[in-house]
Amino acid sequence: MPTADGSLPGWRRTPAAADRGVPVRRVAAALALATLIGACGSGGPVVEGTPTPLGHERILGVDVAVHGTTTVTRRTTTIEAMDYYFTPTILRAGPGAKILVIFRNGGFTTHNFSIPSLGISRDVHPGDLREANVVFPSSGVIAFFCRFHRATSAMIGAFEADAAIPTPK
Ligand SMILES: [Cu+2]
Repeated sequence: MPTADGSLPGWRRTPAAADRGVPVRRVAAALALATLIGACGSGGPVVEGTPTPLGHERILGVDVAVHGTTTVTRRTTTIEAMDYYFTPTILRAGPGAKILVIFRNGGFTTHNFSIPSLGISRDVHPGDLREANVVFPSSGVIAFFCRFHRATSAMIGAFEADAAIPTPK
């Protein structure tokens, strides 16, 4: 289904690098580092003070591994569902920003994007995408989650209002 301005991004053609390039790279580097450290593991702390590969955030009362944080300054942004997390996990935008969110499923199982307070629940099959109009809160946070994997995998993310970010016109 085309978007309002007819600019539906291709699923595999458009990686939306501007949105997720940095966090994904950071995660990949962190994972590579973790693998490296694990490879030479001979018991005990190998590297003192090594940062946690992934940040954690408490959302909906649950400890959620953060796979990327994005500042949204355009009217359209993309969230990808993986097995079993969202990337980016945290999206920040100006208070009340109206953003068209493209939900893509890059995993191998069906995922879902639910934001009950906005009446949104979209099941998305692997390789598929769906969209939803999200209104950021005037302050604080609105959570989103996968209804299939919220309880089992803490598959949860959040939209966070940040007055320092200009609202897209
Ligand atoms: Cu899921």
